[in-house]
Amino acid sequence: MCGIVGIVGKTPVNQYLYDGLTVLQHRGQDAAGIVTIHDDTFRLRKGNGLVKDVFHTRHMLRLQGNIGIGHVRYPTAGTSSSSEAQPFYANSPYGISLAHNGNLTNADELKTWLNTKARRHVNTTSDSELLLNILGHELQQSESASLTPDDIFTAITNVHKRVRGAYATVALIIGYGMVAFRDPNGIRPLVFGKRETEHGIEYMIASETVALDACSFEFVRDVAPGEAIFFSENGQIHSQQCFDKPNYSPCIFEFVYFARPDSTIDKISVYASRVEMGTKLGEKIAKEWDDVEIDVVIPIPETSCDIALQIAKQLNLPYRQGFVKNRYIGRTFIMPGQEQRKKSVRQKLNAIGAEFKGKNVLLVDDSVVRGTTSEQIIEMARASGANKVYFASAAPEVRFPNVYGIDMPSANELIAHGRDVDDVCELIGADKLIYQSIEDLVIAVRAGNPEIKSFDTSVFDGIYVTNDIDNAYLEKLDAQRNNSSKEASDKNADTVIDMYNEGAE
Ligand code: PIN
Repeated sequence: MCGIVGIVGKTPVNQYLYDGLTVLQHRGQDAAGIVTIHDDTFRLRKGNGLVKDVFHTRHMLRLQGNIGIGHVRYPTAGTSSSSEAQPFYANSPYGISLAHNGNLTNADELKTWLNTKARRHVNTTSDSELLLNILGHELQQSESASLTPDDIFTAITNVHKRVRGAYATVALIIGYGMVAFRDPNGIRPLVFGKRETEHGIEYMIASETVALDACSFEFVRDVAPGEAIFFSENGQIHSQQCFDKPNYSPCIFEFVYFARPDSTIDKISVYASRVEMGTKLGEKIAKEWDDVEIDVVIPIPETSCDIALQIAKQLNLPYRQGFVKNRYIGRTFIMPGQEQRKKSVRQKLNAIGAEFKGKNVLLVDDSVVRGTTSEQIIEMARASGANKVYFASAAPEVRFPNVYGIDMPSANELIAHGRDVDDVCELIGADKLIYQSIEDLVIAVRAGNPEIKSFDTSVFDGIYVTNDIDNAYLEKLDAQRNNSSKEASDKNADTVIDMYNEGAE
């Protein structure tokens, strides 16, 4: 999962891009980058780490200019090497820099085509560099002496024809401006805002509205699936639908876990959708567990707190914070492999014994993915003296890999893959386990915007909205994403990249 921002301003944008990325940090903690344009030259700083660690004062001073884009990254299709940090840059045509959130599902085909037909070299394994070069190729086809908004929209129409998958994108074109576009399913979120200043109107693009809020931009609207919005350097705005039949299907997992509760995505308040998930799951618990005695509802912080509070209200039970989350997690020197994940739960959460002793507790989490956290948390609850430990997941069984940019890797790492609720219950060591149904999850999220007719629910039902995923694809993904390849790539993890800045740190 990644986060993107872009600003076309009237004064320097570096600090706002930094602030925007900082509030999108939950979308990716692996790497961060900013590109600005100054004197017809890209200024780039990117590297591995949190926003606060990648950018120091000396970098910010070099990121001059009134227009720029930024990215925070969590590794998915590529590796965790810093050479995969974004934004990416291509010198032709004009000079383009691009940042992307999502994952392309026909990356191999695109790479071959770029190599053999477009004669463009892609230097990393990142699908975002592919997207940049596809966009570059399509812009190159324009025959106008100088690029017009129509030329840009034609190029993006052709990008949509070549590319499959999820791509919420923002790109800079030197001498022209910034363009933002979203895949025809609108899988990953993308919003646009503006603000009036004494120098004129400024525009901002971001993955979530929280970034607009943090930078004092007012929300204008979501970028529509298949749409492109072009902001010229001098602040003019043009937009066009670039796909014939867009099929609005946002990723439902954004609402379950990824997005911040204070964001609104596709007109749906993330917070309100989580409360609604609590209502639906509370109803299900009341119906299916009417003979189960629960003393207290305890969330596994933080995402599930809003959900658990609503379940408690629904069941007329006390809600207590039985776990405390450490706000200051130490650096992870090895990327999360299974062992590392196990250890880090104990560093992240601790139980308040008195909330568990002798009680029948209902633990609530937003989801059970690998099941490792759930298992350890249940152990913690028992060690604290709980009598019975019941477990509720606000998301349905995660059974299928995510191919659209969420790090839910191979099917066999998913605890519910090929298993039913009783199997999972036994594996995580709960006395009872209940999952939200897919239907109820969709109802809960859709309540915020009934105009959206479908969501991408592929991790729950294996139905991929891009219609291009088969077993062979999933098997290949599995091989690519295994832990050993991730760990091997970590050998590069300390490098940083600076362009046009004497390579200095
Ligand atoms: C974490 C939210 N949430 C907790 C993320 C763990 C699955 N996990 C998905 C549960 S937080 S596991 O509250 O936002 O910090 O099943 O893969 O072990």
